[in-house]
Amino acid sequence: MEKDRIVEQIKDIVLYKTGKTIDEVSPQAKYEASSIMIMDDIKEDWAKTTKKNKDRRNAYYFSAEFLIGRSFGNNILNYGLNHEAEGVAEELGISLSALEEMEEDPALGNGGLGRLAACFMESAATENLPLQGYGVRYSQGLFKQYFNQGFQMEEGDDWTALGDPWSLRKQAETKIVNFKDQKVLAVPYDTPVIGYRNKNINTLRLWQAEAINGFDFSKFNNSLYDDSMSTKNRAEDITRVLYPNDSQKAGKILRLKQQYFFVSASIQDIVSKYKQHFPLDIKFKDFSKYHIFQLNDTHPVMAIPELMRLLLDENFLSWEEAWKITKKVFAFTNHTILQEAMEKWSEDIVETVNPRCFEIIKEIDRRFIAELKESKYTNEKIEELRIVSKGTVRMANLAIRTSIKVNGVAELHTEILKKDTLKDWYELYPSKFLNKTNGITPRRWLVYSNKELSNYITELLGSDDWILDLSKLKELEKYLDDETVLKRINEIKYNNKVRLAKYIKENEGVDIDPNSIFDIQVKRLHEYKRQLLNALHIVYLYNKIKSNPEIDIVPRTFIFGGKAAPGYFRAKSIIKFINEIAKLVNNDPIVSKKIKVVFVENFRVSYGEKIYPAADVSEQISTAGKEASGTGNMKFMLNGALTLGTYDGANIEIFKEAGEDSNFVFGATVEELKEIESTYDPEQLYLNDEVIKETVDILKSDIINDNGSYMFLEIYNSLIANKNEKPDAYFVLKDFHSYVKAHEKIDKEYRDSLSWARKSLKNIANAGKFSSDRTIKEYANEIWDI
Ligand code: 26Y
Repeated sequence: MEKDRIVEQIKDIVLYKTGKTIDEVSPQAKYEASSIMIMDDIKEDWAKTTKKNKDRRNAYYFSAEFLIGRSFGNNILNYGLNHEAEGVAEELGISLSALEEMEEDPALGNGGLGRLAACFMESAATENLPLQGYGVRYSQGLFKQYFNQGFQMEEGDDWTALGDPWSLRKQAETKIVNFKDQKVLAVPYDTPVIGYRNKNINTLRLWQAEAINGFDFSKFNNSLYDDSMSTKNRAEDITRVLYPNDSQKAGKILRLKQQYFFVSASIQDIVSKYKQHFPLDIKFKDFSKYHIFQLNDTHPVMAIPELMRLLLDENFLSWEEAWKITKKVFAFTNHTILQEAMEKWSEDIVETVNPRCFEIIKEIDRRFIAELKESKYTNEKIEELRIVSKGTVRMANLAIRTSIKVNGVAELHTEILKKDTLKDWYELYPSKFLNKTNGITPRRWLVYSNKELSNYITELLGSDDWILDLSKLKELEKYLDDETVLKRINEIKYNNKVRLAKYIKENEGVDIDPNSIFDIQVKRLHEYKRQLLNALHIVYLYNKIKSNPEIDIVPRTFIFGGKAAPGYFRAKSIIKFINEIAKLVNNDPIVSKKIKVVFVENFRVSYGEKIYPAADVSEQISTAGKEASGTGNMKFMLNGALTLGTYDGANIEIFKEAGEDSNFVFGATVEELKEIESTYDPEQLYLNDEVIKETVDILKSDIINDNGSYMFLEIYNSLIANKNEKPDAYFVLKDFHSYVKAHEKIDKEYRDSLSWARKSLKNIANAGKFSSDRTIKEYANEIWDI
């Protein structure tokens, strides 16, 4: 029997690894052996896929982040071992979920952009598309977040401390990366990306920096112990953390080194494999037939000069020959219109990292300008488009100049790029621009994390075909008026809420009531995402309940999760503010009967898997025009939450698919904001509006306490009396009343549980568009031609 074979194999691995029998070892050892067993099981299929892909055109996803989440449960599902899994675990003397909880969640990304990369990898494998991922194996990932007196604290995340059974170190394929002042090894670690039930397994290759000769014997011998290891430490620093703090010059250099490190290793790897496979093509005439590189934002853009460098200096092509190839093999995705996230490096930093690449960038720029001058471009326009200007290198410009295609990540976002942010580029290269609305993988975000709903959908549709064709969910609409179905939808939601409540009790120590509305905002902390608006609404409710304890409102639990960048003071202040509100609300005997507030610690992929299925309301409340797409919004929708959102990013497409009447739309549109931008005066609004004043004034009162950090005064000033920058730049006060109204509508509509369930089902049934299978097929057909 399959089950017995698996159990025997795991016991064998346990014995080999520990010298003990299964009943003598820890849960961790059982988890590790089970994972190794899976890696062993898939090895032939993995090798077969790799071999098959060698002769095909491949796409390469270059990304500084791959937020892959835990592998164990997802691999069991995708490889089709899930029917045996419970039984196997039982034979090992442990539950399946306990095994799953042994796995560290690799934090190799921040948020949306990194999770998108992971969804794309899974969808490509599922769709039999040859897509390989290339990135960085950070030894400490992002960071672990915890709270101390409500303040965010950070600590290193040593995610491989207990090993990493999901990757294979490929020592023999090590590369050397050259910087101006240092030479390091790039050692590849390969992780399988398993397609859903198709035996197709692509590869995610992450590079780790190591020293070439890390130990100085004579220094050690002279008792200079620290010095004897400094070469090793300086090499390993390159892949230690994600986005090293770049407020100082040394940090900026480290960041660019990290970027150059992984793209240089990747391009070397791919070029050397090409030469092995096609030894006769010394002029690389067919290179562009076999390769297309997707640049995930500007972080991997140094791949462009690096490919030029390899073709010119190591393979002796002429500039014209090398450029012709380079111009055919890159495509670029933009994920943001926020200026501060558009990478620009000062010339001396680029020069310090790799002088030859800097020279090449300047030459690309020089020739580009000559071309523009010939086409009679004005100096003013040329200045906008230049790659190197005023002492800085603009990475987005380099990417757009070189790429065959440039895409935004939602319809609105792409329109803003074309009309505004990248207007001059769009005029120059209109046919380069296109939209690719983001998506999420339904395997991880529904089949794996919401088994009860997933099974019920299969039961209703009479087949599980929808897992590979999410547009089939549309057929669920025939049950919109079926009371039995609607009741069951509510029951499943309730069960998921009970599960989450239990988890939150265990991990955060807070009691929450599964009968209350679960109103959830989980995402990175950023002013534009407006967690502050959510917080101020809670203060408004608090005041209302205080002045009228008998008030009739449906009990509500507000759940927050997300990390602030360690150097982003105001975002950290907002976390502290929410934690103080939570304390105030949860400790008030009357208020806490109606509302509760929880900020969960260390939100990450595996926490998300428990949260999305349990949400009634999905908070997607960014300032219109600022959220490029959002993908959390899609995870909530697919799991039957109703969206409370602005006309922003992919929200607009969600409303269009599921209908505005199944969701709660509020706030000013991009056009409206543009119109009032120059005259907007939040201080007047505050002074003339009792409700807003009373709400905002909590920041200056002593009912909440920022422990002398002045964080709350700083938030207050940012809204009302900002001297150095525009006050309320994200229009929190502007949208406040509209937001309050939308919440009142939620309160009213939730009371009719069947009609709420109908809206929930309407959302699920119309989530098909947001499968990353759809997105990845569009990339494959319209950008990559694979
Ligand atoms: C280098 C630096 C400052 C930087 C680091 C990380 C800049 C940007 C980022 C990450 C950006 C990001 O995650 N963007 C998100 O991408 C998602 C996937 O396209 C979008 O859904 C989401 O709206 C966008 O904020």
